[in-house]
Amino acid sequence: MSRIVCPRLAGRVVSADEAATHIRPGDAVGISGFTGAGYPKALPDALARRMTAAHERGEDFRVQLWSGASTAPEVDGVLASAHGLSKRLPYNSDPTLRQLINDGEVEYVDTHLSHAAQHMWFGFYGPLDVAVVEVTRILPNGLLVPSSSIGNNKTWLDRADKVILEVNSWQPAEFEGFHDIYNGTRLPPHRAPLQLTSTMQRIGDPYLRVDPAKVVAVVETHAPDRNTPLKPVDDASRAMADLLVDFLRHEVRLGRIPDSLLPLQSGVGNVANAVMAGLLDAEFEGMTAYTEVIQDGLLDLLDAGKLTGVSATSFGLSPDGVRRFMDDIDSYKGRILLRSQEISNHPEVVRRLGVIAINGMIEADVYGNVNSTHVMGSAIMNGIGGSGDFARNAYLNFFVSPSTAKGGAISSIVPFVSHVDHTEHDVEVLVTEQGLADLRGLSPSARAERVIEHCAHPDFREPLRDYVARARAARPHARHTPHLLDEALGWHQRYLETGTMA
Ligand code: 0RQ
Repeated sequence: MSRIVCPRLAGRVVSADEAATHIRPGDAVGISGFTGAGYPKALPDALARRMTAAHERGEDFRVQLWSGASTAPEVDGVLASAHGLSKRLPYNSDPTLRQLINDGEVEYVDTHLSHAAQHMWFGFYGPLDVAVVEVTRILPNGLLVPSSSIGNNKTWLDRADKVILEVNSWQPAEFEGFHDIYNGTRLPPHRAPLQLTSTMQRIGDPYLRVDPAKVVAVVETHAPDRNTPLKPVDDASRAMADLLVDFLRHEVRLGRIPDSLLPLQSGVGNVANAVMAGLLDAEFEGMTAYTEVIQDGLLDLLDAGKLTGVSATSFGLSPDGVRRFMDDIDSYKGRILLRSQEISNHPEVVRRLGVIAINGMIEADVYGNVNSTHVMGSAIMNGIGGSGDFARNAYLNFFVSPSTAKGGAISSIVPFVSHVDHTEHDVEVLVTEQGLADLRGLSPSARAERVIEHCAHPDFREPLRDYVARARAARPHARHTPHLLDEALGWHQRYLETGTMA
């Protein structure tokens, strides 16, 4: 059965090659896609081939690419390989593109994920020429059944001059009803409170809308999302997960959070997954998640009946997770809701619901500043993603990382982070496999002691203690946050020069 049952839009079906002719050099292109889900599968490759042909003729053909978050090798990978990107926002995790960003070829605007849509509406990024959005189905009245992520699709469809739709029949037709698209956002000074007061509350429609007059092409595809297999949970991740779950237990005992916890947000990756596995074995019932990405661990919790609902903006499942989800898709309807990322990550809602935020980090300093994005201060890894949206506004936030990187050569606890994403004012609990440091209500000096003694690897504790002691001694009237500025980043410099911080 055709997925395009709107006669007007069925008449616009063309090949990906033909659709790609609507994108011109210099265009700003807004695409669907978030954490490897719901990105366009055919058009980027066709566009990359046009770019390569243009470059062979000596012509410049590059575009700005705006997305929800990370996509896949079939989007960022092929466009980067074709040297077809001039600017990228708001998030990237593709290794080929990362290299071009760090080489200085591509401008990268690393943005809080809740901000991208409103910055577009405020006019901060300039006009959007083309939107390329994957959907699951086009209904007779032209309404669009979204796909496995929502991201910034609503904004791109509203704001773009031209729209190209990809209708992917690999995505389950049963997706209809899994989405909640809020259409009420207004601009300051006319903004009204967001009436979203519980995790699974619906405040919008199940469909995306598009002005059919703007749709210049519709492309049919049948291709899977990038469903990355999960690594087995390692010992360090399990240790961090155990510490974190124990700490939540302790907070419940003290009456600071309810037995069912508060809505959970977790970043993607190994540790997040291990935490979800830890919660599976824990006693908490009736939990919810107000998060960005639905990983396998959340499906496990839903299946076990421990989690009653998940609000997110995207799936991020392993191949096994996709099979499980698809095999039993109807049972998840009403328990999984995908929203626009400006709503899934909305500071107002995160604050109101009292989210418990758990995110990865690259390094933290002894005073509690956190670097989530840069290696040795200069080279971008991925981006801030949603970590700032959630951490800053959470009821309780955690940043997690192994205590060392690169086989023990690098300490993840340093005197001064080489780049700041989350300041000491935002960061509440740090967790490494060595231990957990609860920094709430502590002064910088008390934090330094706790971070060093609880989180640093034993090999680095003494040099860190020594740094803080000498910094305290150096300037008796500047002891609030003692630093030796000329030495503070020396640890990173030492690594760059010798290959180890030790
Ligand atoms: O590099 O693969 O080259 O060895 O960083 O490190 O330990 O595998 O950890 O996959 O959980 O990623 C912060 C990057 C952690 C991630 C970060 C090197 C390390 C390795 C990855 P290699 P791990 P993870 C929701 C929330 C920002 C966005 C966010 C992230 C690589 O969590 O991108 O939170 N967060 N989004 O070797 C030098 C150090 C290092 C280091 C690690 N101290 N120095 N290199 N590495 N620590 C999701 C979204 O927003 C979409």
